[in-house]
Amino acid sequence: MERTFIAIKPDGVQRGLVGEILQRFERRGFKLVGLKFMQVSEALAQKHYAEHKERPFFGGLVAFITSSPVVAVVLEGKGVVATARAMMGVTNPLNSPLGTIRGDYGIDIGRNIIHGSDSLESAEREIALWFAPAELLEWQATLGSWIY
Ligand code: 3AN
Repeated sequence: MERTFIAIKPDGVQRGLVGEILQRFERRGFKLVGLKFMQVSEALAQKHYAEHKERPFFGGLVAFITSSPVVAVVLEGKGVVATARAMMGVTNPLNSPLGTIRGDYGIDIGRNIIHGSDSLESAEREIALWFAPAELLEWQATLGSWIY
C-alpha cells in the first residue's frame, strides 16, 4: 500500500496545529503507520533538503527545521502521496487555496507549516531517512468487533 512522509514543521508545532493537521489526514481516511515528536539534527536536515543545497534559502531552511521540535509522520492509503500534497496546498501559502492546510493557516513561504513527499520516489527516500523500519507499525482496525 502507498505511503508518504509528512513533517509538521517547527512553526506548525509552535502554533499548536499538530492535532488539527493530524485530524485532517485521519478524517480523510489515511492510516497512521509512523508518528514521532523529535528534534531534527543538522545532519538529517541537510540530507532531507539535499536537493535544495544550491538554493539561496538552503541555510535558512536547515536552521529553521532544526530550531525546535517537529512531528514526523508516515501515512498510508490509496493515492496518499498526491492527495496529501493536495491537502497541504502549494509551497507559497499565499497562493494556496482556502481549505488546504497552508491556505488556511499560512502566510510566509519560509514558514509553511508542513512538508509532504512530492513523489513516490521521494516518499520512499524520506521514510527511510526519518524512520527506522521497526518504527513503522503494521496494524489493522478491528472496530467491527467492539463498536455497536
Ligand atoms: P514544497 O515543500 O512545497 O514541496 P519545495 O520542495 O520547493 O516546496 O521547497 C522546500 C521548502 O523550502 C519549502 N517547504 C519552503 O519551506 C522552503 N522554500 C521553498 N522556496 C522558498 C523560497 N523562495 N524562500 C524561502 N523558503 C523557500
